[in-house]
Amino acid sequence: MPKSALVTGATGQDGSFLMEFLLKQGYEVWGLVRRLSVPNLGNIQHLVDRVSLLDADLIDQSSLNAAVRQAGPDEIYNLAAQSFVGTSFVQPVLTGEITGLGVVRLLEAARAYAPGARVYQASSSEMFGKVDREPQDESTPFHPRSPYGVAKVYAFWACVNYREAHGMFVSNGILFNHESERRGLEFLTRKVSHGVARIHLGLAKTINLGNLDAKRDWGYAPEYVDLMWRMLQLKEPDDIIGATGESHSVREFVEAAFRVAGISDWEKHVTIDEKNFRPSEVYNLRGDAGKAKRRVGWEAKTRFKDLARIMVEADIKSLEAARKSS
Ligand code: NAP
Ligand code: G4F
Repeated sequence: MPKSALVTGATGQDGSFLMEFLLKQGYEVWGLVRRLSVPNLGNIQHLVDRVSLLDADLIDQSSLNAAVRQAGPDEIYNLAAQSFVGTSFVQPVLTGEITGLGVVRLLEAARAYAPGARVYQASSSEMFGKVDREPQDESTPFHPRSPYGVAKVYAFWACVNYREAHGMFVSNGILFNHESERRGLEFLTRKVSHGVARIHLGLAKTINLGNLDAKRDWGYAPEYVDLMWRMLQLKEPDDIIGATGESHSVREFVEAAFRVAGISDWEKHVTIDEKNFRPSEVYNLRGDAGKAKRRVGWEAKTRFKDLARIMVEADIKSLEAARKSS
């Protein structure tokens, strides 16, 4: 019998890469999607004939119960979230409902209908927030700086508690930023790669940004779904960081992206607007992924400059294709 996996957040960046990965491993894959007025299957259009999609929402307990019961999965990957930090300041209650309490709803559904399933929770380096050391590892204290980070900390400890109280196999992957050509357009790297591609093709003149001094540990998303899977193959559940170990500023990413398009005077194409700044910022994230290497043999491979190149080239290609077909 092939193993089966239920992936929440199936339409998102990570959900799409993870479902591809699990199909290659021979899994029966169930993807959880929420009802929207206009379907949002862009990232998984190429997979819809090979996975089973279930309608459910992290806000709605009965839909989660039904989805878990129907799939009867060996593994559950909880990737669904209100995942944009900026929006969490504007919609803190909704973010808490989905990104925090939604995880408990899913754990309850698993406890009732698939108690033997192994659960992966998409925890985040955003939990470290205002850091007191660099690099951050699994022993670094949490000091979240956004409603999103606060919700992820709640979810992290809920997972630890279900492990300790109910003996369930629940693991937190504490992942640092990972990006790709499938990233939502509001996130910094994709906003920049898409903006640079538009400027390169003469479709725009500028990109409007915020804090250029914040630093992030940016990796390439397809590599990080391999870590998620490896974590659920361990004998015991554990909490493990995924990161590249390198940190770069937003300014460096912007420079690198413009360089891919052959534009050196990038400052002329960037405007700064107060609306893109956060009320409280996470200034510096750099992860130590030593435990991931020791425990599951995982290491990030794609380096910072290659990430910028992959993303800008992909956006140029897709904008050119759209222009030709219109
Ligand atoms: P993403 O592209 O924003 O995907 C989020 C997914 O969650 C989407 O499929 C979205 O569905 C779904 N979702 C949102 N609200 C929902 C609800 N109420 N019920 C059910 N589904 C809902 O995020 P990602 O980058 O793939 O990240 C995956 C997970 O890892 C998230 O939990 C994120 O917080 C976490 N994480 C990400 C990073 C990173 O750098 N990417 C780092 C650390 C942790 P729609 O398509 O319908 O909106
Ligand atoms: O791309 P971002 O919006 O990602 P952020 O806030 O680091 O969060 C992402 O990574 C987390 C892991 O650490 C995930 F948990 C979370 O779900 C998400 O995937 O912003 C990156 C940095 C920030 O410091 C932000 O202030 O870029 C800075 N920035 C500067 N100008 C901007 C902009 N960010 C965005 N989105 N848009 C700007 O115009």
